[in-house]
Amino acid sequence: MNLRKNVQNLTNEELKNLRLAFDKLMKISDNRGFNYIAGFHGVPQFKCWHHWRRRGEQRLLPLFLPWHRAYLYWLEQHLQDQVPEVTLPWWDWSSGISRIEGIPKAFSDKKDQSAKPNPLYKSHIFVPTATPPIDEDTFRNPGSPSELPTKNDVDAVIKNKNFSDFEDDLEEIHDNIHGWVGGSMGRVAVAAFDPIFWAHHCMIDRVWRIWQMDRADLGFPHDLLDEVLEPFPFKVRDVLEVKGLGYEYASTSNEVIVSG
Ligand SMILES: [Cu+2]
Repeated sequence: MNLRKNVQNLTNEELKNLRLAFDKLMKISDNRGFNYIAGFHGVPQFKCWHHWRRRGEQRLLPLFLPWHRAYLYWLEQHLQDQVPEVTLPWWDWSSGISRIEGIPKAFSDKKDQSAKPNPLYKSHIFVPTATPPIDEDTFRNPGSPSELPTKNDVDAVIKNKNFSDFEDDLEEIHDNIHGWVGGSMGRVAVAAFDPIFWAHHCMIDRVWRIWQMDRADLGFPHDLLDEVLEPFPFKVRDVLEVKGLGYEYASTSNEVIVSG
């Protein structure tokens, strides 16, 4: 079972491995590499579901959470192809430390532990097929840390009984974080190229996991279980249980976790 951890709780060794895995993935230019996978979300493929919508699809469906769960899993598998023990960490933007330092140092430091460029700080977007073609680094323009959501905001979202209400409210907080980080993260077309996207969405996925815990049927609308989460070879039913995907969150409580 792969254990996903709070980024603040990674050991030096775990952070080193995470950075190594991203660095290696960023150097692969075919469909096993970071640039290609980041391109599923916005440019050039635009496969993501947001606010019940996806490009080229007429129906409105609440697939934001399952699609992004499949997406995280896909990237994590590819990171593990590079460094087997790596798992995606989550960025708890509602934690006390985030509301002081903003983006976690693991992602905001320009250099890694050995003074080399930190691959979690930015990536290079190379999409020659976009109009206009994109060949540039990701960047951020974060707001003030005190503007980040609080534990109470997250609690209020978790209290929703109905899946669509829960997803809508969580997606709204999610949108605010994209806007708060700013720069590339503020644009659906290129957000997934910023490495912080993955830690942000890992937190979103974790909040969904917390919401699912008290629900025997996992709370998803039954008529949508066979929707395919293209481009991934999964249906909604395949991604409802995180343990079925081989991972779990190190902490599944919305309490303040004391960490260094
Ligand atoms: Cu997002």
